[in-house]
Formats: sequence, C-alpha cells, structure tokens
Amino acid sequence: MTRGILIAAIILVAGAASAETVGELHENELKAIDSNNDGFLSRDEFNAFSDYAFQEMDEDKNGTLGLDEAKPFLDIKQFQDVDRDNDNFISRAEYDAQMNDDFNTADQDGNGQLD
Ligand SMILES: [Ca+2]
Ligand SMILES: [Ca+2]
Ligand SMILES: [Ca+2]
Repeated sequence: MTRGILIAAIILVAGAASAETVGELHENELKAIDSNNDGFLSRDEFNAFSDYAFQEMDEDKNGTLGLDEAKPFLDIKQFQDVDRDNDNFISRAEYDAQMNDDFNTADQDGNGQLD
C-alpha cells in the first residue's frame, strides 16, 4: 500500500521532522493544521491545509508538480503512485485524489475527522 503524500505534506507545512501516521503527530504539528483548535482535523481543515501544501510545493505556480518540485517531499515511488497517468507531472486532480484517499485511510473510524 502506498504511504501517500499526506505525511509529506504535513511535514512540509508543519515542519515536522517525521511522522508515520497522523496519530503520531505531535501537538504543535496538529495545531498548525487544526485551525479551530478543537484537537480534531476536520475535512474542511484538511482541505485548506492540502490546498496550502500544494501551493507551497508548486514553485513555478503552473498548477502541476514536476519531479523537481516534488523531490524534496516525495520519493520516486510516492511520486509515481500519485502520478496516476504517468506523465511525470502531478496534476492538481491527481494530488487531490491522493490527498482524499489519504484522508480516508487515516480516518479509520470514518467519522470525517482525524484525531
Ligand atoms: Ca479542528
Ligand atoms: Ca509546478
Ligand atoms: Ca500525471
């Protein structure tokens, strides 16, 4: 199973050195994403964070992530997992699809929030 890009994006935004799962995120890292500070990561908060992370990675602002842009955050295996049509670019649609999968995977009890 793919490790997904959720963790890479969290590392990017929150500055976490490493985190294997959302459950292992430290308080400070969660706080950076948990904008209403209720200790849970809602779908809306996740989407806002996901959008921010994409903008941060998309250095040339062309709406896709090339290998060079993604390299600091994703290994080649992760990149290929996300690049579903294998054109060597991660489009916004491919990114959103992956982040959505990652959210659903992390939301083990299916309540729409990560805690
Ligand atoms: Ca929240
Ligand atoms: Ca780009
Ligand atoms: Ca692609």
